[in-house]
Order: sequence, then structure tokens, then C-alpha cells
Amino acid sequence: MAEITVHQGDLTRQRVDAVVNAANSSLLGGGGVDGAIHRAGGPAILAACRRIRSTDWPEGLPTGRAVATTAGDLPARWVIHTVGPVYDHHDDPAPLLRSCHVESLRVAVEVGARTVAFPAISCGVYGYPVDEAAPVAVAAVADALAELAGRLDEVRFVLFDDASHRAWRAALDRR
Ligand code: AR6
Repeated sequence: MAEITVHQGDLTRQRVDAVVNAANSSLLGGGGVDGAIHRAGGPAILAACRRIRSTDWPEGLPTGRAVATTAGDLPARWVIHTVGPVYDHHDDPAPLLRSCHVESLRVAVEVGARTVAFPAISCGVYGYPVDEAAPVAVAAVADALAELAGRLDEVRFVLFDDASHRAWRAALDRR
């Protein structure tokens, strides 16, 4: 049975098969964890994102969907880019946040990743409160692991700050 773990730290330093990026629909980079991934991973990630924009997603990646690219110079092998909901743009953003997690894990399995690290998607610039996001993210991953039985070994949440780390710990403890 795959494990769900919670760590505090920097997503870009994780030794996992795939790290998930809290991207925007342009896939062309930004601030926060997205900026950190492109800085640490180098230009190969942006080049791969541009190829995806010119082929599969010319209008941009929709909210709640996920795509994989190389991880460039990161210790991981793949970056899985997903677009979280902007909290204030939706009456109920939870299904979209859930979809980010489920779709990212489906893509992980497609490329053959067995260990996957997630940041707190939507909890920075996109304004999702951590205490609301954490239970949605943890439940989505637990359900996806049940669906993808045996095809993943670890899903690691890597939280940058104390508040999000506490929120994810509490959400995992309540399960
Ligand atoms: N490792 C782990 N978590 C991090 C790191 C890191 N190196 N850096 C930041 N975080 P955000 P969003 C945390 O804003 O809310 C970008 O510009 C951060 O503290 O990165 O989904 C994109 O291009 C927060 O808890 O993502 C989009 O335009 C969490 O990662 C937009 O921001 C997510 O914050 C996406 O906004």
C-alpha cells in the first residue's frame, strides 16, 4: 500500500520520481513554487512546456488538468504541471483542487513515476486557505491511490511554511 507522507521543506530538492508544479495555464512560468522549479531545473523545462503549448494545449492548460515534462536539472525525473483554482474565482473550488491531485497522479502513473511530491497547490498567489485545502488534497490523494492500486509507492506533501505544514499534518492525522 502506498504511503502518504508530510514534510516541511523545498519541493525542488526532493529525491522523488516526479514533483508537481503549481503552475498557471500558460505553462510559461511564474512566481512561487513555479518560479523555484524553473530556476532550479533550468531551461529544458520551459522548452518542454512551450512544446506542449504548441501541440496539445495551444490555449493553455485548463484548471484541474495536468501534464508531464522533463525535470531538467532537478533531482526528480519529471515535473507534472497542474493548474490549481484561484480561490476567489469559484463558488466551490474544492472539486478543481481535487482534480489537480487526481489528474497529477494519473499522469505520474502514465510516465512510470512511483514516488511523487506535491506542494500546497493554490495556497500561495491563488489564495486557497491552507486549512481548507489540506483535507481536500489529502482525501484526493488517498482516493487516487485506491484507484491506482499498486502503481505508486509514496505521495509526499512538501510544505514550505509552518502554517501549511501544520494544516497538512492535521489533515493526515484525522484520516
Ligand atoms: N517548495 C515548496 N513549496 C513552495 C516553494 C518551494 N520551493 N515555494 C513556494 N512554495 P504558489 P499557487 C509554496 O503561489 O497559489 C505562480 O506564479 C508556497 O508557500 O507557488 O498555486 C504560478 O505561475 C505556497 O504554500 O502557487 C501561478 O501563476 C504553495 O507553494 C500561481 O503562482 C503554492 O504557492 C499559482 O499559485
